[in-house]
Amino acid sequence: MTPRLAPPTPDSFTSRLRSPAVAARVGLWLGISFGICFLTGLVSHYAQLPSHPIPFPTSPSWGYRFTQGLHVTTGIAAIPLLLVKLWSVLPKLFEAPPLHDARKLLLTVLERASIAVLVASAIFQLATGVANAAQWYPWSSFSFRTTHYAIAWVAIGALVLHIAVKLPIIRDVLTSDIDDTTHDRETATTPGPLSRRALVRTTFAAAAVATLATAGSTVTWLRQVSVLAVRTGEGPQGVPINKSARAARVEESASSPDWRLEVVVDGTVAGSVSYDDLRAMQQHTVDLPIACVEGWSAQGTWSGVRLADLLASFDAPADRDVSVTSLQESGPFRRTILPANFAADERTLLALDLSGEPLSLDHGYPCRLIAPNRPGVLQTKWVSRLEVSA
Ligand SMILES: Nc1nc2c(c(=O)[nH]1)N[C@H]1C(S)=C(S)[C@@H](COP(=O)(O)O)O[C@H]1N2
Ligand SMILES: [Mo]
Repeated sequence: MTPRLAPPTPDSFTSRLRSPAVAARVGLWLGISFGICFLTGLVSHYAQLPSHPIPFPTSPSWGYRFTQGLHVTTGIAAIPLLLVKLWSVLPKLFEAPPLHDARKLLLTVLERASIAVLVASAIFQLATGVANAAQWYPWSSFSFRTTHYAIAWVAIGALVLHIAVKLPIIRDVLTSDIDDTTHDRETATTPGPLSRRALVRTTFAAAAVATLATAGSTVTWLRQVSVLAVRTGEGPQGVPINKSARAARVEESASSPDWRLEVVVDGTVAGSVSYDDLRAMQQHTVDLPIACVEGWSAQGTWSGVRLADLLASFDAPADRDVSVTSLQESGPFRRTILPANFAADERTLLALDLSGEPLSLDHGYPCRLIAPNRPGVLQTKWVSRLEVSA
């Protein structure tokens, strides 16, 4: 006799751990993580838009560092939560659809479709997020930020729908004892290797470990335990380096004695300054973080020329967005737009020094932009041109 290879039915799953009581408890924290991840993601997306209908604030200077650290940390914490959540509801995948009742069938199909969208989009968000934080870009055909942003809306929409549909049972099981069996499947009676309470606690502990292991890329004193942190916080002048001068192909142009910073106002070259000219201007020192979208961040002490002072010396209007161009010849971050309120902020510098020494080539020598509350990706290095336009 050949064994029958039939798909499992919900009754094939007998562990009493796979229960709504476990699913709702883990799901609650998964929902909270996703909610925080979504909101902080919106902040990051907005901060990176080339123009802002409502100005993005320049204070607090550590704001983006905080929201983006939270974004990456809650995303990582969601991974063990999502795995256990999916495991706890797996039998549902094999429920036979109610074929004989058209209305019920339609509802079931709709509900399953929304769950499929939720699961797929959640996995997509976490997988692309982790790949991005690890600086691994296996995609070349789509832009990470726009795709991650679009799918975030899909995921959050499906999540809200899912919570709305399940609200009665969520409320019921969360207000009952975890070992209550009212909502269990009839066959879910085999005691597991651990209690429901222990499973939920272990899951939360796994999420906490994942959080600690990641948070060190933002929180200095956690660095020792942050085995998952992509950046260790080490780097020349105490700040990690994301893209090196070699990778950006600017080694030669950035170290050339002929380097000049050009200032363009309303499409006409207003003039240029040399490195020595910048050194001769009044210098200011600020403590500002580099807060990378990938989740790591580090505080630096930067000195250099106030951007507003430099622009004023060329009689450029002070209330305009400023386009900042790098020596880098290609790449998405060679040119960024600095909004008018950032350009006017007195903490915004064209930095020449980091930690009291001239910038290393990799940190953006001869000069780089450093502004408060700005995503690291927009803190342009190896600046060669500033354009103030109408
Ligand atoms: N021209 C240029 N500037 C750039 C980048 C780049 O690729 N090219 N990378 C940015 C990113 S993603 C970050 S996080 C910061 C990192 O600055 P650091 O390497 O000095 O720490 O630089 C930013 N400035
Ligand atoms: Mo970055």
